[in-house]
Amino acid sequence: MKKKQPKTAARVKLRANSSNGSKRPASLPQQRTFEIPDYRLEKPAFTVRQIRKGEECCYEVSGDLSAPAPPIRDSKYLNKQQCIEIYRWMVLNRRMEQALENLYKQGKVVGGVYFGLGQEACSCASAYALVKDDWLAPMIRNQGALLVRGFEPRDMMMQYMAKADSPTKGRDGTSHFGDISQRNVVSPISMLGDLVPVMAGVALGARLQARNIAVMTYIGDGGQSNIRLHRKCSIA
Ligand SMILES: Cc1ncc(C[n+]2csc(CCOP(=O)(O)OP(=O)(O)O)c2C)c(N)n1
Repeated sequence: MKKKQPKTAARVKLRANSSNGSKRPASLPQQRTFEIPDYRLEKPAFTVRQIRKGEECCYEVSGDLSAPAPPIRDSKYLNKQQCIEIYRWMVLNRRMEQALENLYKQGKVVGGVYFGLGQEACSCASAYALVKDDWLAPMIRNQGALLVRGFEPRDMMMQYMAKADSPTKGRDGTSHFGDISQRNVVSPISMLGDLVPVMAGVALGARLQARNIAVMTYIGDGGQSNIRLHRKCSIA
C-alpha cells in the first residue's frame, strides 16, 4: 500500500517545481512570491483573550508563562553580512535620534519630534527586505526605514529644523516627506492608517502596469484600533 505523505513533504515537492518556490505558469517569469518559512524556535504556549465587562475591556493571559527564553542562535533568514548591515542601520537610526533629541532640547526643532526608540529593528530590517522597485510608506516613527531607503540623517535633521535645504524646503517641520520620483517612498500621512489604502492604490497601479512589486507601510496598535482601518484593509 502507498504510504501517505505528510503535508509538509507535499508542500516541499510543490515548491521544487519552480525556481522561486511558487507554483505558477512559466509565462509569468517576473512573478515573486512572499512566503516566509517559519524558522522560529519560540512556539508560545499561552493564549491572550480580550474580555469585556460592561464598559471595561481587559486582556486575560492563560497558559504556560514559565517557559524558558529561547537560546540565542544564528538567523536562518539572513547571513552574517546581512545581519551586520541591518545592525549598522539600527545603530545609525539610534544615533540620529539621539542627536535629534539634543537639537530638540536646545530648542532648535520647530514643533514636535518623533522617535522610534526601541523600534529600530522593525524600521530598518523591514525596509532592508525590500528591493529597489518596491514602494515604502513609513510612519513618523520609522525614520530608520528612510535611512535604509537612501535618505541621510542630515535630511531628517534639516527637516525637523525646517531649514531651506530640507527635503520639503522648510515647508514642514516633521518627517512628513518622501520621494516618489527616485526612491519610491510615500510621505507619512498624519491620519493614522490612511497609508493603507494609498499603498493599496500603488500596488493596484503597479499590477495594471504588469509590474510585480511589493508595497509596505506601518501601523501601531493605536492606529489599528481605528474602526475605519478595517475598511481600508478591505480595499487593500
Ligand atoms: C485617524 C486618526 N485618529 C487619531 C489621531 C491622533 N493620534 C496621533 S498619534 C496617535 C496615537 C498613535 O498610537 P499608535 O498607533 O499605537 O502609535 P505610537 O505613536 O504609540 O507608536 C493618535 C491617536 C490621528 N493622527 N489619526
